[in-house]
Amino acid sequence: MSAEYGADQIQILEGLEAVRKRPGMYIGSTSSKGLHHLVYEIVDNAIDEALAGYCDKIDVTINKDNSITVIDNGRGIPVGINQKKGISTVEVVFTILHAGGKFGGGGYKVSGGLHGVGASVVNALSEWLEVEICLEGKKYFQRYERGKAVNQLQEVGETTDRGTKVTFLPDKEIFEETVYDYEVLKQRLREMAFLTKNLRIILRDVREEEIVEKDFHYAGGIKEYVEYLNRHKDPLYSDIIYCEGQKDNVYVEVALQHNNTYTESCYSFVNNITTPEGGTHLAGFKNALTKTFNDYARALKYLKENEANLSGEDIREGLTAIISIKIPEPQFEGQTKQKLGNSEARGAVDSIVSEQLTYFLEQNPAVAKNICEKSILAQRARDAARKARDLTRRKTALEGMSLPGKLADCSDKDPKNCEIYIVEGDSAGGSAKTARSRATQAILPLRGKILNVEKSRLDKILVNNEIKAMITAFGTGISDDFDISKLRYHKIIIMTDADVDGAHISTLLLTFFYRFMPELIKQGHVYLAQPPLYKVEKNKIVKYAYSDEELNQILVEIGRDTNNRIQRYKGLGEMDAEQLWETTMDPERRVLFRVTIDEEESSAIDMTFTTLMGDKVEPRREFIEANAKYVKNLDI
Ligand code: 1YM
Repeated sequence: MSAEYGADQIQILEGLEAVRKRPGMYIGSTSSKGLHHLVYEIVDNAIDEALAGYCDKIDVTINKDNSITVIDNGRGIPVGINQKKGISTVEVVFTILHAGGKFGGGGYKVSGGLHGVGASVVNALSEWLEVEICLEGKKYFQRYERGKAVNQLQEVGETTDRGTKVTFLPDKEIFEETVYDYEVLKQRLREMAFLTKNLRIILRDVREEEIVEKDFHYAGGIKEYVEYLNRHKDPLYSDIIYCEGQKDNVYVEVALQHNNTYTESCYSFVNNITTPEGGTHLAGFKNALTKTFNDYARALKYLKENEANLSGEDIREGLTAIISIKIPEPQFEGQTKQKLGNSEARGAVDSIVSEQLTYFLEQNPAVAKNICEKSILAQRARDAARKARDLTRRKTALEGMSLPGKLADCSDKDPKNCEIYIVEGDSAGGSAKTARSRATQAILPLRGKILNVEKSRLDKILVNNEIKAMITAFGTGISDDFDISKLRYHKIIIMTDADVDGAHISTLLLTFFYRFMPELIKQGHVYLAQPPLYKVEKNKIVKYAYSDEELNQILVEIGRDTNNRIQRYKGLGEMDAEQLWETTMDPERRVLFRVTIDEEESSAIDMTFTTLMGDKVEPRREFIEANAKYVKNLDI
């Protein structure tokens, strides 16, 4: 360390060195997720400025070299010398760890991000970072390389603009992945725009010849978010119910609207950060909703005296809601630190929603009646479903494990060793039964298409034979009864034809798992088998190709000549048992895709299932066209 460094500078360098040594501690990971996180950290500072009321526009650009530029029209980071540190405040913000949040106090510490660590972490993890500030008629500039300032903050010209511009290039020494995904940024920036009323966020991708640009601006904030989430569904009423208020230093905003589906889509946020595991704010909301509707339904005699209260689930059937709160010192709990713990949030949300929702119901009796009627239908369906479930439970108790007749079970009883293949069609099911390794592989053939659970209520779903067979075979139960410790197979493998119908069946199955047994997917038990598309035979040597590219590769390898026999498989049924084993079932040779869910993306996943499985044809066609490149192989 050279002598010209003062004690403060040494501390600074050590701080940023710690970030470079253990980046995961500060941004979660150095995968693509961490890479995108850098953008959110910088954008969060601009959003804070918007929430403070000084900025209404943020520009984000993905540059040709995969560097990112973020520009806001706020006050500009202060440029004066920080007395304690002897450097400009700008430099403090970009070089001192934990200075990303607010110093000086006042207002909400809304800085989002995984740990709210801010600009200095982004700087430490960037090959270079440049900041330009426009403030009081002057333009200032400073550049850093791997966290170190290469010059002092300097005045570089005059301007009539105002604001902060930051450009950074993520360090290739740190990140495994350095290419930005436009779609990922688009999703998150859209969410940020919804959560911040009246803020305009522009995302631009200039990497290709054709520049892509998206402009997000929602005057209605989370009301528009709910409208957007319901856009492919049929709302039960046209109003979006909206509550807003502040109590005990907690600022609360809630927007909600029911649609005619049977699933609940409630998303909660704290200081603009998603809380997939909920917490006190969500609990306060649910409590207020249940209590208010029950009181109302009783008062108007929609619920008779001898009838049971509506359950929270009954009222939330088909509900889309956004719960967004701002709180000065959020406490996050739980394993992933995604669950809000502050007790004052529960009370604040509960009392604001109770009061304003009661008022809304009194003012809008037609809407109120509509929701009550839907909830009462849900209650009856749930009763019927419970009776059906009790019946199956009793049956299981009396007859022991009555596994479905079509199931060819495996002999090993340790779930860790066991897999179950869910196979489309009886003929493929037959081949799979012959081919399988009996000790560890179970086969459950499904007849035709399974019920679309997006379009049915629980009581219908529970009497569907294909679904019943899966539930009994897995052993876990569903929804509230779900118990992962009872899972009988640690791998659930969906095996369908490599065509459009096969893809449809896979999606129906995944929808069912996602809605009723999400833990199966979250804990990584669900897989998609990948049958080959072609068989290539030359002089008794057989090879299989799983894609067109692979077919070409094989043909190059073995030489293209007339002795080659290429067979294109149209379905699993065309393969004999041996071929099916070799290509798709042999653990040594097969290719399996594990199905995963990113919790932070749950609103997008929900939308995908609604789009693919819901009532409306037009959005489905648009989705399939937009994603056609991904399903090319499937569509022979
Ligand atoms: C493209 C990124 O960082 N904008 C930004 C940051 C700050 C301010 C304005 C700001 C904040 C305050 C006063 C205050 C920050 N300032 C600081 C600190 N955009 C971006 N825009 N004046 C300006 O919070 O009091 C940290 S961030 F600490 F220096 F005030």
